Amino acid sequence: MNAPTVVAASPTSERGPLAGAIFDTLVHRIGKDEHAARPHDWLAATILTVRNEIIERWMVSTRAAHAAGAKRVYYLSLEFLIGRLLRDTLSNLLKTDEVADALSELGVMLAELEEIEPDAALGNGGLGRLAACFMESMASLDLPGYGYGIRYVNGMFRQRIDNGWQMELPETWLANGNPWEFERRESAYFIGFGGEVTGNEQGAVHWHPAEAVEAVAVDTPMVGWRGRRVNTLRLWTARAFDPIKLDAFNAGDFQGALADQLRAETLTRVLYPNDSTAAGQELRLRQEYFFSSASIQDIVRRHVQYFGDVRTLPDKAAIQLNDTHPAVSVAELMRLLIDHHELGFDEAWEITRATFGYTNHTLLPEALESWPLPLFERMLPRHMQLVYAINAKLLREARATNGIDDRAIAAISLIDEGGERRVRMANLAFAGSHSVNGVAALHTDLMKQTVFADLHRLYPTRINNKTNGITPRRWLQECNPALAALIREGVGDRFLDDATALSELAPLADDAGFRDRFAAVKRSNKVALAEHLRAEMGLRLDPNAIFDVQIKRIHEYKRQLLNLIETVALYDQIRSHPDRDWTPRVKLFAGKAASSYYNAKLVIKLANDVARRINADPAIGDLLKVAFVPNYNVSLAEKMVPAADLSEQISTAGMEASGTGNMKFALNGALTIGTLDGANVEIRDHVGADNIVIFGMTADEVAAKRSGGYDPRAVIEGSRELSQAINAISSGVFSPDDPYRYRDLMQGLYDHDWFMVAGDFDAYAAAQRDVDARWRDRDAWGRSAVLNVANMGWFSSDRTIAEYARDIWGVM
Ligand code: 26W
Repeated sequence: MNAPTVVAASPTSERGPLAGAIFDTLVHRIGKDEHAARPHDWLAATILTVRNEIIERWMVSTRAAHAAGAKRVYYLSLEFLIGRLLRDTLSNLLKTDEVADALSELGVMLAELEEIEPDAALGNGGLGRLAACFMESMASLDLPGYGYGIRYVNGMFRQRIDNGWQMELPETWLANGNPWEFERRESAYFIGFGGEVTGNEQGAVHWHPAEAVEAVAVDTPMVGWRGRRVNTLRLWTARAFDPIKLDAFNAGDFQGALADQLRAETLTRVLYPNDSTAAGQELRLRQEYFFSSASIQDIVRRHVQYFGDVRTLPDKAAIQLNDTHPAVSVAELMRLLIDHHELGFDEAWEITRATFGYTNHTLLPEALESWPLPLFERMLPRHMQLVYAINAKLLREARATNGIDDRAIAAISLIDEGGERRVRMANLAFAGSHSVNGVAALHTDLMKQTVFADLHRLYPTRINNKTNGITPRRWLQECNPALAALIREGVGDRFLDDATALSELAPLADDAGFRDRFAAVKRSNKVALAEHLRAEMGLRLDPNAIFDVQIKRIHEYKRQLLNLIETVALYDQIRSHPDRDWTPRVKLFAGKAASSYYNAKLVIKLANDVARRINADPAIGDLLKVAFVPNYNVSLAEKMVPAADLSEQISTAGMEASGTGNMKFALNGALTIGTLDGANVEIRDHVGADNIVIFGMTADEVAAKRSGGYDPRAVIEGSRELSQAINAISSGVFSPDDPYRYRDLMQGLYDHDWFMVAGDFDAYAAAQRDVDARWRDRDAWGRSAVLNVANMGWFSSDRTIAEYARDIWGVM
C-alpha cells in the first residue's frame, strides 16, 4: 500500500478554515505535528473533523424524533458489514471536494487516506452487507432507525493464499483506534447468565443469574444521503463489573485476578466466521443473548423514559430480527414485560408479537439455528420457562385449527423432539413476530412450501416478501464515479434520491455516442482493476477481454465449481481448436470459505491450480486468464464490481435466498449469467429477458429431480465436454504435485452431485458460448449493458426499506 507522502504543511496564513480545523485536530487531538504525523494520524484527524460536522445533525435527528414522538425502528443484527466509512460519509454529506481541497492545502491526498481506512468487516456476507445498506437507506429516507449489534474486536478473518490454499489470519480493524465511534459508558446494562429461578407465593418469578457481565454501548453515526439524517449504529462491548479481583491479585494470583475480565471480553472478541453452518458453540449463544438482552433493555428503557407506559411499546417501536441470530430477544422482551413490568403473560405476548418482525435469509437446513435444550436451560433458565409457556400457547392454538395433525404439531413446536431435544430459533422468531418475511419472491414462496409450511398454515397472513436491495450511493456513485458522472450528464442526479429515475437512461441505449462513452467508462474501470491486480498480485490482464467475475462466499450451492469445470472445458476446447475465433476472457474469482468447510477450501485450491496451469500455457496466450483474488471484502468488491462485464450468479435454483451481488453488478452495467434463483428472477423481469443470460434447471425442476431419478453418472457420461473436464481434474492434470487431490471432489459429482453441477453443465456451457456471441456484437452488448443500469433502480435498498416501513413497521 502506498503511504501518503506528506509534504510540509502550508503556513497557517494560507489555510482555509477546514484545513485549519483538520490541522488543529491533528495537533490537539492526535498530538502530532505535520512532521511527526503518519498517514493514519492524518486519517484520524480528518475523520474527527468530519465527525464534528456530523454531531450537530445527529443531535437534530435525535431531537426531532423525540419531539415528534415518532415511532422508531430497531434493526437487530449480529452482523453489520459496513466496509469503509470515510468516502461514504463525505459523499453523503456532499463534502468530498471540500475535504479533498482542504487536505491538499495540507499536502495530503484524500484518495490515499481513503485507501488506508480499514474495513469494518463485522459480517460474513450478504446478510451483514444488507444490514449496512439498510442503515444507509433508513437515514437517507429520514427514518428514525437504530442498528444494534456487537462490536467485535476481530471481524471477518483476513484471507491469505499460501500455495493456493486459504489461510485465515486475524483481522484487526481497531489496531489504529476507531475515530468514528463514541463509547457511551453511561449506557451500560447488566446481562446475566445461568443460575436459578425462584418464585414466591404471589406468583412473582425471580431469576438469580450465577454470572453477569456489563454491556457497554459504542455508537457510530450513520449518515444518510445529502446528510438528511444521521442515525445511530449501537454496538455492544462486554466488560466485567469488577475490572480486577484485588484479593486474588494481592495473594499473587494474577491470572485469577483478571479471569472475569478476560471471560467477559471474550464474549465480544470475535465474529463467528461461518455463514452456512449454525455454530453450535456455547459462546455463540452467549453472544446472541448478550446483544439481544442489551438491545431490548435499551429499547424498553428509552420507550419508558419517553412515553411512560411500556404497554404502548408496539406503537412506538418496531424491532426487526435479522435472521434468527437475535431470536432470543422474543423471550427477553417477555421476561422484561412479565418479571420487571409485571404484565400478565397474555398481554406481554400481544405486545411482543406486535413489536417484532423476523426476516429469514436462508432455507439451508444446516444454517437453521437450534440449541440443545440442556445448554439453553443451563445458560438461560428463566427464558427456558418462557419458551415452554409460549410453546404451550402456540400448540394450543395449533390444535384448535382445522387440518393441523400430529405431524404438523411436531413441526410447529418450538422444541424439536426428534433425537436430542433442541430449541428451534426459527419457530420462536416466527411465533413471536407479526410479520415474517423472505428476501426475494421465489425465496418467500419456498418458505411457504418448505421450512415454514405448517406455521404458514397456522398463520396464513404472516409471511410476506421484501425483495432485497442495495444502496445506489455506495454501489454506484462512490464505487463507480465515472459511470455516475456519465449518468448525471444524461439524466441529472435525481437517481441518487430516487433510483427508479435511472429508467430515463433507457432511450440512450439506442444512442451510439452514449454507448461509446458508456463503454469507455467500463474500459477505464477495467484498466484500473487490472492495474490494481498487477500491483497486488503480479497479474497481467488484457482489458479488451471479457471480465467474467464470480465474487461471493465460497459455498457448494453457489457453484464456483461449475464455473471452474466450465473453465477447464473451455481451456480444453481452445487448445484443441486454436484456429477458432475465440473470445478472450478473464475469469476472476474471490471469496472466503468457512475455515471448517473442507470442500469450499478445496475449491479455492482448485481455482488457484487451474489458474496457474492455464495462465502459464503459451498455447492459450491472452485468450483465457484465470485468477483467484485474495481477501475478498467490501473494499475489493467496490473495485471489482465496476470493472465486470459478466456477473456469475449460478447457484442451484432454490438455494440462494436472494443474492445482492447480482444487483451490484447489473447496476454497474454488467450482464448476468445466472439461474432462475433468488432475486435473479426479478432482475430478469426488470432488465428484460433479452438483456440477461438465463440457463439451467428451475427450482421446481431441481426439487423434482432430487426427489426421484437424478442420475448424475448418466448425465456426466452423456456429455463429452463435461466428462473430459472432470477426468482432467480428477486425474491430476491441474495438480501434478498431488494427482489425487481432487479425486473425491470429482467422485462426489458421480455419486450424488447434490448441487446439480452436472445437471446444469451443458446448459451453462451453451450459455457461455451465447455470451461470447453477444460480446462480438459490440452494439448489442452495449445496448444490453445500458438497459441493465436503466432498469435496476427498483433494486435500491430505499425501495426495500420503504416497503418494510409501510408493511411491517408501520412508519411512513
Ligand atoms: C448461524 C450461522 C449462519 C450465519 C449467517 C447461518 C446463516 C447465515 C446467513 C443466513 C447467511 C447469509 O448471509 N445469507 C444471505 O443473506 C442475503 C441477504 O438477504 C441473501 O441475499 C443471500 O442470498 C443469503 O445467502
